[in-house]
Amino acid sequence: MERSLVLVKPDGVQRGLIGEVIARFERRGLRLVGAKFMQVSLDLAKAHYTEHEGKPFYDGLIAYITSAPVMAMVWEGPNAVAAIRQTVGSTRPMEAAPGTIRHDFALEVGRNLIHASDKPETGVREVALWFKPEELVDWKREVDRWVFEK
Ligand code: DAT
Ligand code: MG
Repeated sequence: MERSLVLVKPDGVQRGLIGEVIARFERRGLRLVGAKFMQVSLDLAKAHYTEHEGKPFYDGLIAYITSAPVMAMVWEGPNAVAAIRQTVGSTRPMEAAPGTIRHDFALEVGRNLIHASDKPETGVREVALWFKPEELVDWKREVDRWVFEK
């Protein structure tokens, strides 16, 4: 089963949108396997955003993600990474499709509310970076057979 890291970023937390984000992934049928409310350290922020090091927006991105607490989560399901990116919407909220989280709740790329892994391999890397194995719960839901075909 594919897994994705999802972060409700500091703006989402401050604006009281943690529940809204969780509700959307629950309704989609995805299964929550880990969650923690936390202040992001500078080291974790840098490790998370290594691919963006040196870009003009990098310093602002690190300042933003470390500015206040985030809600970090791991969600799983068939094609979870692509499904979650679809529900999240495009990086730039003005380009995000109506009905997506970034469209419905954001306007600016530097305040786009949420992070989600961009590829299955990234999901594996990011889940390992943010969560210890014992913080993840392997579980089944009664409803799984009505959501997951196999
Ligand atoms: P995503 O978060 O959709 O995976 P990304 O990995 O390309 O997008 O970039 C990470 C974050 O960096 C993104 O959520 C917001 C910020 N960002 C990306 N491109 C930016 C830009 N051109 N100007 C300002 N911030 C940007
Ligand atoms: Mg990304």
